Amino acid sequence: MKISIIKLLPLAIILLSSLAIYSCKPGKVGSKLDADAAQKVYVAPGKYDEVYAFLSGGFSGQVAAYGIPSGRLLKVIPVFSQNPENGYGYSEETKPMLNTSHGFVPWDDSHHPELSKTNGEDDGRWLFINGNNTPRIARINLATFKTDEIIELPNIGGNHASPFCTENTEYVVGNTRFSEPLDFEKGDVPINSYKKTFKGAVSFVKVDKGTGSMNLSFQLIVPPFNYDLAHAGKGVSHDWLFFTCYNTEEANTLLEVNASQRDKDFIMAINWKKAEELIRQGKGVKTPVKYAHNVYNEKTHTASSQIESGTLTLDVTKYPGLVYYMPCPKSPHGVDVAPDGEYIAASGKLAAVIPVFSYKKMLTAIDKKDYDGMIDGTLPVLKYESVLHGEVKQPGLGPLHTEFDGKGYAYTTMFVSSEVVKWKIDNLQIIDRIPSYYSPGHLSIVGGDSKKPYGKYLLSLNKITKDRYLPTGPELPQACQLIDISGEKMKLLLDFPTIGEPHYGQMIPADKILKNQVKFFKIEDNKNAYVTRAEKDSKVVRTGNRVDVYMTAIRSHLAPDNIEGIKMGDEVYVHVTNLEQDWDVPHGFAIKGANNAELLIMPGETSSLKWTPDRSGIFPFYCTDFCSALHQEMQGYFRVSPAGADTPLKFSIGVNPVTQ
Ligand code: K7E
Ligand code: CUA
Repeated sequence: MKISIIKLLPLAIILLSSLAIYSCKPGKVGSKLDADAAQKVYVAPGKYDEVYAFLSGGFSGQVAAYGIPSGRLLKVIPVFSQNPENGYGYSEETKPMLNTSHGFVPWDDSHHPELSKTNGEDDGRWLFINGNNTPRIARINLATFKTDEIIELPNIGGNHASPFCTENTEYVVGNTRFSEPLDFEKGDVPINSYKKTFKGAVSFVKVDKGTGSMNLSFQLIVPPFNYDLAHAGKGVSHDWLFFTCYNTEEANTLLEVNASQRDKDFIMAINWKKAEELIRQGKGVKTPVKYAHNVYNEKTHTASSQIESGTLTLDVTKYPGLVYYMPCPKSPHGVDVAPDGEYIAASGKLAAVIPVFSYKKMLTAIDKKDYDGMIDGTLPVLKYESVLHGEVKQPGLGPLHTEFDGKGYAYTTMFVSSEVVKWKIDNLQIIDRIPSYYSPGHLSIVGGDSKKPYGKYLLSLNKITKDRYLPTGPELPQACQLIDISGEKMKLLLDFPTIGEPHYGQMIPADKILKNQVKFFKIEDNKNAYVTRAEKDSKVVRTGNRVDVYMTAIRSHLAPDNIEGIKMGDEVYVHVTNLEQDWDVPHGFAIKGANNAELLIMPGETSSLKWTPDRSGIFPFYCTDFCSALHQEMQGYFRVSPAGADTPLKFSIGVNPVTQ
């Protein structure tokens, strides 16, 4: 059916203006604060926080780790964006992490941190996160807080519904936000051929149980909808994955209007065990695609990037029993599976209710072929009433995301009416609501998407902070609000601004992370190609116009510290090994005029800075991290001579006396 845009525009305007009306401020700011709130978030100096929160940076491309309940920022972990603070993506060792099939892409948009799971519980080993823009999945090692691996995903555009772990991290999965022609098919097509030529693809990235190493196992080719979010089943629903779809209208322009026509879009349910079995039987079709796979090696402290080719694809329309659709009101966004795996809550951005589906009923409906039509001829749509556990009525406006406390309650963010709503899973009654300042996107409960939520704290991740903090020019921060959910009533405890836009966060009790912490790297295990294990071995080596400086750093000198004989036209690589063998003694390294960021070298590690001098003269270098009382003495000089000069190559420390 064709509906003209002109007819729809007034509807859109009414809809939008009603959103504008409702996004006014809730309640009186701060009026909900209990007298003991300060005490509950006060972590005395010298004491550890109880919980780690890992929040995505959104358009910063990074992840930030916070301590909860204090809200103290602990660290920004660089993932998809270069980070001058520690040379990530600037050093020779880490540049390969940002390689893609498009070349070096030093930025991305990261939305969903996902903790690795064992038996459906957060195990504290790894944190996965999606790169939305140039589709990638990264794996952060929570023993070192470093990004260890990034895998690019072919055939998709906008890796938004990603990365979500199956119950034992057998796979991390992701699906495409923007359907597009598959990489191996002709891409140069008219945009309005969307319905015919565009496709979606669900990526299954296998995760090695021991090492965490990722590999793109296969992709399912699915209808060209926009896929927004996902969650894996658990317990009873272990074998299934649930994805929200919007734009089931398959519009290719003015989605604001054209993708909001239908009363219901879908939750797509995929039997991933069945898909895995079909792949095992050799049903996968090998398709010629190229994607980057970047791995950081902890022994060499060096990343390498490989362009992989080929992946297996499976067209879901050819395999009955693999995919079913559950109708879901009004442009669903989040889909969240309760701890027992039985209930599946979906949030329609424009819906007036929160539908909660029953896994058991879904199975029965599949059994009875209780269909309400087919998609693409072979993919059954199950009847809404047959799969529905029930609807949460009048929850508020603009439901986005739900998490669980493990005590039978669910909590949903309301973007438009700016609140968090607590409801009971079995009878769908609303128990409590608390204003959120303002417009929350995701929320996060400690273990809130796992089989065993720890409850206690809830973070509301807020998009808008107008009037909450001191103004900072045209751009104001996004923020978190910490809410105590240990009692029947939710209680606001604290709010704090964040780095970037935290779309989503995951929280985990600190002891699960603490026990694995690496404090320094053993120098004898350092297998970097340019390691210098002792100061006496430091040296400078010329090979044509390439100069390699093998430098060591230890409190409080860099060796060598007088280097002469560099010439214009040389490419200089300074490989700094930090000889310290103690916790928290990084050294930094920077050179005047280098078109690069500094290095920040962890104890026992080697990092390399590339420098092409642009003029002759003297160039100081120094340690950038205040490492000791004599940190300011930790410095040296390069002498750069003109191209044809006969300055001999010389390097030394402590033996180049000042001439009279
Ligand atoms: Cu709701 Cu990208 Cu998960 Cu933002 S997404 S809010
Ligand atoms: Cu080393 Cu400052």
